[in-house]
Amino acid sequence: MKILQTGDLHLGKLFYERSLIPDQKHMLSQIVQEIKNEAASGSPYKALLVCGDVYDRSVPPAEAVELFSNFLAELKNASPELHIFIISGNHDSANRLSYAAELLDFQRIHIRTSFENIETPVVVDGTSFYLFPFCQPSAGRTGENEADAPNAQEAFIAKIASAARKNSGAEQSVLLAHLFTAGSVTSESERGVWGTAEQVDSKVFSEFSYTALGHLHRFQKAGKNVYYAGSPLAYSFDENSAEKCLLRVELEPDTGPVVTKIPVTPLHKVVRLSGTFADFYEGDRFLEFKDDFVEINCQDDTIVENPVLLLKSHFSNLLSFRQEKAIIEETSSDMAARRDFIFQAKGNIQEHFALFLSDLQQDGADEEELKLFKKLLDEKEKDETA
Ligand SMILES: [Mn+2]
Repeated sequence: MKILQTGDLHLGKLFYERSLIPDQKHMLSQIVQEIKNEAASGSPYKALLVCGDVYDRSVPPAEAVELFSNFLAELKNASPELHIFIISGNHDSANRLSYAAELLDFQRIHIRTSFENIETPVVVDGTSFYLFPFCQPSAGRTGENEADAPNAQEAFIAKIASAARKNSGAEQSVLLAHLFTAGSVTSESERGVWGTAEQVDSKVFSEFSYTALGHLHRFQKAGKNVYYAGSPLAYSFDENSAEKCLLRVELEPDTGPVVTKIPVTPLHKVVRLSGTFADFYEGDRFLEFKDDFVEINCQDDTIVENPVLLLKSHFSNLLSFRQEKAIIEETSSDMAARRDFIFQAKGNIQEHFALFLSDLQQDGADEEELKLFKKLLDEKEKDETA
């Protein structure tokens, strides 16, 4: 049996205030295309697994809901027989995601967002699919004997595994879950990593022929026959767009699952670039990234004023500009004295303004400007006392 794994779609996410709807639409169309291609080749996918974080927020923007609704319709068009399994992640509102779930079941769209009947699988051609939505690791804890309390997630999985063991009539079993497996690699775009208490030992998955995980955004193997597909798009600058993928999983009862990465091509790459301001402003060293989502790490020793304004015409999607090197150097010298001056409330507001002007202008504060500032200040005070 052939299945396709993804998750952490984060539909409706804003990336540095930028809507990603066009990027996400482009990405979802590649999933539909993959389903379509394999159906046309005569060896169709039996199921698509979406392992949590369908949406980025519990109340997603209308465009995101529309996007997901269209996606489901397109999948059904491409392959009417396809089963679609969906669990809620920590970013989803379980209640909202479960809208019309009972009805969608009839359409082979299986949405599970609660722990009710969690041991009951959906069986497709003899293979059992167990769905475990995101569960707060602290669920079920009383606060007493914290150390003795079992990890709620591991307890749930143990329950499911025991059901799977009893259900030995099934050819194979697949578990979908949204959680953090101990020893895995995180990235900046995941939210809610609270330390080791929430981590699950990958041994708990040994009962299943295959475990499809969501929550961590990098593709990775998290144990024997346990895989994170990762998010299909890069959602932070420490992720690499080039490594984004879906997973084609061929379940082979005798030899175990065969996992193949299907690359996803982003509409915009997400890239972190390092160089001097001149490299970006004058040179053509980074020209190939001019339309990508770019973060620039400026290596100059002195602070560049209004860099984003200057570079916007060169890099249309410049989202972040950092000049830590210059800031560290400034901070170590006269910035410390300035901070001291401001934070210890030394001087009055006119002296602060004079300092601000001398920061902006090479030849220091201008007498005329200081006079004008004083005049405005007096007027404001008069207004307030009137
Ligand atoms: Mn996620």
